[in-house]
Amino acid sequence: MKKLKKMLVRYLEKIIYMKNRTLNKRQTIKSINLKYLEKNREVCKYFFDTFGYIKIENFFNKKEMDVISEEFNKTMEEKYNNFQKSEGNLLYPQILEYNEELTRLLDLDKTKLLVETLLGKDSLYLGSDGNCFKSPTPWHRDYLIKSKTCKMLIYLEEAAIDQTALSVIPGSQFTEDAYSSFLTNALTWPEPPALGGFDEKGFLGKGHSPLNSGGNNVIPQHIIPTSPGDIIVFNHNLIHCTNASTWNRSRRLMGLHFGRKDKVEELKEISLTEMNSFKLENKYGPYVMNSKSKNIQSMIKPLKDLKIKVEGDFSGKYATQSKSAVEFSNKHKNTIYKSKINEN
Ligand SMILES: O=C(O)CCC(=O)C(=O)O
Repeated sequence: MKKLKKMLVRYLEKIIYMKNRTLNKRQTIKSINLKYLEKNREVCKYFFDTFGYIKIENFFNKKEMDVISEEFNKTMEEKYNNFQKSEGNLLYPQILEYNEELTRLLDLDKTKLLVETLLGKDSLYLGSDGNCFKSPTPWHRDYLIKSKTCKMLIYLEEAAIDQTALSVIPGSQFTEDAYSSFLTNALTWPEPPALGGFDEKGFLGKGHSPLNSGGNNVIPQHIIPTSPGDIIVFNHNLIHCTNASTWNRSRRLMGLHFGRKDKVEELKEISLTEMNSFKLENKYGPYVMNSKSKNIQSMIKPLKDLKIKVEGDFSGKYATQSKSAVEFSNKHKNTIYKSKINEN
């Protein structure tokens, strides 16, 4: 009897040990690629929900990246002559929607799987932008909103840890808690990006702007290096930047934005704000608007008819926020922004 009891205890100990081993394995995710996403959707969702971002390695293969890079260059070039040599940063709102090949990215099964995993079944496409950046980017959030949205960020060049890699502050996407509010007070957004980062209002000490070489070193941050093909998907509320080692080296990147259909009222509001800032008459560009794909049409339906009247063209330089963007963010911000703004 004693022997049997001992055997039973040993058996139970073994089961507990095996169970813990599986748990430990799960807790130390080293890298996530498409296969991992397909098999572990729940883990990926909770990773994104907890930290506010997720990096998927090799999401696009080499062939796909070659097409993306070529089409990106072609479309950018049509708008901004010699864009890689131009001074300063350039932004092309709706870039994907002005290119037939790039528009196909929205229709890939893996894009659908990813967005559904992170945001749920009824997702909404919010538009895109193409960028050629020369400077580092100060600490900011892309949006400051209540509903859950995400941006798929595709870097077209290598973004090494000590060069152009994106830095994030994990967990800062929960904009209404004390931690995130504290960080919000230290940001420049929605002020002109040129003003810098954490030094502006003296939180976390002065002089720690990502725009100054070495100036951002003491700020706690998680740096996410990427190679072409990798993507970073982050919650628009997440605080992020890139550091000063990047001055004058051009880096091309594209952002695809998604939200949830059941939050369309808030998304309508931020869409109008952006359309106003970028002087866009329609929410989407032609290839997306006229797409024959049922999936794409379903993803744009709630915002497809959004229209505004605009005067003039967007220059591609994004230095100041429009009045409506500032008003929108002030509605959500604890510290009201009062300094000089663009009257557009
Ligand atoms: O400067 C970068 O590479 C990061 C760009 C960025 O802040 C963004 O995509 O929101």
